[in-house]
Amino acid sequence: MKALLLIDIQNDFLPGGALAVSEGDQVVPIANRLMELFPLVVATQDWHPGDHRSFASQHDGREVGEIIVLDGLEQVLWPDHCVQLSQGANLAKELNLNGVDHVIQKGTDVHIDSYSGFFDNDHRKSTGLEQLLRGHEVREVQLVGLATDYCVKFSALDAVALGFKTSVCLEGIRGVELNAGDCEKAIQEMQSAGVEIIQSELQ
Ligand code: VGL
Ligand code: ZN
Repeated sequence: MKALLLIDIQNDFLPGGALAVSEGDQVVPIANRLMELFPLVVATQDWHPGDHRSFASQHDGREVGEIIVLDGLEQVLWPDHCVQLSQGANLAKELNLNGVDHVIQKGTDVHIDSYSGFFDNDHRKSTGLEQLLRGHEVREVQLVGLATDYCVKFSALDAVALGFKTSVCLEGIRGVELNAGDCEKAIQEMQSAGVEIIQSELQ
């Protein structure tokens, strides 16, 4: 069985959102079209408590984009985003929610970030996504969503490491690009790890 993973297609990552990804809205129609081709569709949702330690606002004198060490792990400091129950945390309203079978929330632990849809950044705890996929006998996953250089990348790397045949649809992803070249680098990294980068199955 094949599953489509919709990574963090949430208001805060769309233009106008708290952590807006350039052209982030353009992944929505791609996601909506791809959904029809997969028997199982799982959306991940970044779902932070209001005082999440990845927020620059929680560190005196620190600014968005700075990197700190948090519990021994490098952590980029982000603007407050995807706060639980906020409008910004909702899945994009243009996303066809009827086509989404399951939503997996992540980043809920105040102390640690979770870029991947599978595990927190230290691989301490599972989100339940792997178990969900295995329960449906999924062997293959395709990813689209946001952001190429963070949550899409780490989700795809975990998927391939867990043994899923993994592809990422290039038209269906956009990145933060904190530094120029980050998205290109992320794509190379995914490819080197065995993730198939595909143009699209839509044509
Ligand atoms: C993301 C930064 C912080 C993402 C989530 O969805 O790529 N990036 N939280
Ligand atoms: Zn986040």
